[in-house]
Amino acid sequence: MKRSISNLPGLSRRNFLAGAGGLSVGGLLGAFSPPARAGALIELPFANGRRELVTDFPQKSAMILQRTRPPLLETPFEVFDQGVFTPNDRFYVRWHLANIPTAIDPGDFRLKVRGHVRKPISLTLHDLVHDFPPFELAAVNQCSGNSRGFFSPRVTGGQWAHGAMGNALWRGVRLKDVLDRAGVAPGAVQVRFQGLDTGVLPQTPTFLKSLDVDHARDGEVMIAYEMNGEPLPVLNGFPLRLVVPGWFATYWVKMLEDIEVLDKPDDNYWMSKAYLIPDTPGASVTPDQKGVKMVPINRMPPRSFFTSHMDGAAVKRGQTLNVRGIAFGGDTGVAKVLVSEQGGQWHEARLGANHGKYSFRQWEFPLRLATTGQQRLRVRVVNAAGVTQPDHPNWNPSGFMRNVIESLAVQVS
Ligand SMILES: Nc1nc2c(c(=O)[nH]1)N[C@H]1C(S)=C(S)[C@@H](COP(=O)(O)O)O[C@H]1N2
Ligand SMILES: [Mo]
Repeated sequence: MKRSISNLPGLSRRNFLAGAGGLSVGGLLGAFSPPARAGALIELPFANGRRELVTDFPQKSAMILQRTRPPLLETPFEVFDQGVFTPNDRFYVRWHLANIPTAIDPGDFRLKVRGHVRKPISLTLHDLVHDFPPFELAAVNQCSGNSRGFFSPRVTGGQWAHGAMGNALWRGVRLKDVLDRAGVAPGAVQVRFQGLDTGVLPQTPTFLKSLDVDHARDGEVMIAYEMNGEPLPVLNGFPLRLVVPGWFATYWVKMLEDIEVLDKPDDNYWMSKAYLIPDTPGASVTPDQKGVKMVPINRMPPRSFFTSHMDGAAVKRGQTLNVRGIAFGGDTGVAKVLVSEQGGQWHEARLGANHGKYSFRQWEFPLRLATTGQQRLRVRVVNAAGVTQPDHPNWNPSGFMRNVIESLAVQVS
């Protein structure tokens, strides 16, 4: 049973854009109590990888249940073979705090800009849609902990396979334009973002993330009100979310309602204690390494995946296997994608349509398999800055930033 999905007309584009009052998404989120389920199970490819496949979260169809409250839902990997844009109803979900508003009235909603500005402002959704030039951009949203379940030795945190990422066409306004409306005052250092979600316990730190002022005003960081041509799903941040192209999703604050310009660096918990990575190549350390300088996680490194086949695919020797997948350059575009047989040379794959440098890009290659036995095909991407993935996995205690070269096990007979 889908939870209160019938309330969805309140989210229609027409009503949303009109900013009409009295439209509520009340009840959509309910309490996330898991109702009786059909019990479909999915096996993620690491130890303790059994998960439920659920369809009862609002505006979501089949998703891998990682946690119920606050919700962590993973995109089943086959979705990435169906196109470069991840459908909204299959887009992964990650929240830190359990109090997520169950009713947001698009007519009452206000986005505030305050702090170290010339004139604090408060904008309605109608203002954002009508008073600012629209801006559109395709970009990959990826959790810092995507693929954490593959870490060895294992680390704590959400045990995601590769489905804590998604690509969407985001539409909204440039953050720069909104900041300029308020007027960033001289001496501003960072800009801090807050959503509507709160913790259950008073001592839980509010989820706050900050960007340097120059980054915030780079003309690409945006406030999105649409995702793939629709209002954002509630679980992906309705009615507004920050989009920080090329950067890990922790900065992409959902249900964004408060923007504070700061005249000193933000030292709140989520910037100074959480989401730190070792300041080493690939954010990699050894499990016993001590005294490493830590810095806030930031840009994404490049990644590429096979999507056309699953591990264990059976192939006849001499047969041509049409392999296909997706790649992204991280903080810049895809220059090329390379595919190889085990121990073989790298072949340059054919790339699909270019949706911009922050988007997934499809690739394909007809691979002739010459040797029999079990073998691992490999795929890697070279981004526009010449960066590619490492041969060996990185490791850090938070399980962040995995981007080792991925492989596909095939059985050639
Ligand atoms: N308000 C709010 N925004 C948030 C978070 C959160 O807990 N609260 N989590 C961040 C993290 S860590 C991730 S990975 C992304 C997930 O985005 P999604 O749920 O739309 O996929 O949201 C980011 N924005
Ligand atoms: Mo995340």
